[in-house]
Amino acid sequence: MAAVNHPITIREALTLTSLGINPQFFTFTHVTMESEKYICVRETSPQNSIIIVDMSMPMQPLRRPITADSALMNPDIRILALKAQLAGTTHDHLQIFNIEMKLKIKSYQMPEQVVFWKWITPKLLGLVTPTSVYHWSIEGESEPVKMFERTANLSGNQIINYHCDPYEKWLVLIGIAPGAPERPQLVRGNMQLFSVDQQRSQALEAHAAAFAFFKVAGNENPSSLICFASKTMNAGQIICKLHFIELGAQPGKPGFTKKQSDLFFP
Ligand code: HRS
Repeated sequence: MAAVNHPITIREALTLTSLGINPQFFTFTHVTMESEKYICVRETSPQNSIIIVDMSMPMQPLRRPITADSALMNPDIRILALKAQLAGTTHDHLQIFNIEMKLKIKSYQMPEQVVFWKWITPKLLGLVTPTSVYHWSIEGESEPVKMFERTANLSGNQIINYHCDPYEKWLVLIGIAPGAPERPQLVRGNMQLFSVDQQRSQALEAHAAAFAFFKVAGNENPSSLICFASKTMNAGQIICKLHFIELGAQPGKPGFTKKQSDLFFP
């Protein structure tokens, strides 16, 4: 049955247990999926190992011994990023490997702990520390470059996501924090939007965000938009909304009129 009216269709792509992976490791700290291409599972017993599933040949998983506490397959190519805490310190050791040749491509010792990381493009890792956000290119000899400092609304938050727009001009960090004492079940979502050109941050309340382009009538250049989902309290009521706002309007060109719509969480 074609689900033509459904925005999302779900199908089972693979059963990880059929590859002999213990379901006790089907958790956020043990499984990473940076793209549709690879699934990475880190087992920590009976011994530390990593299983890399190439979804174009899911029945030939690659299994390797590992000491890292986090592993991220590159979204496109057979390159693996590994993170391990340096013994007796709060510093993180980051290494990027070519898994085919077992070749170390790059290595860096972060002076701080990396609390969240993600491939933000096929060539760029986003690294989030308790205070700052860095970008680390897999090309050349470069070290991670500090992009911005985290705003106060995200201090002490658990970072759950980080994105950049396709031009790497707009960056967005998402964190969650415990609900207010009077409403502990409503997890707070906090967002930091950063403009690379303006070197300026904006703090907003949101649980999820995405960048998009949109063609506005009468403007040949696509408008750059941020879309974010918010779930907030107002006069004792839970309000859920999806917002669309243009980033950096184009002078002399018709702009995108900001929009919002209600979100229904059953
Ligand atoms: C490790 C070394 C540095 C950090 C390891 C290296 C490469 C692969 C798997 C494991 N060794 N690999 O001790 O885990 O699949 O390319 S973690 S490791 Br950071």
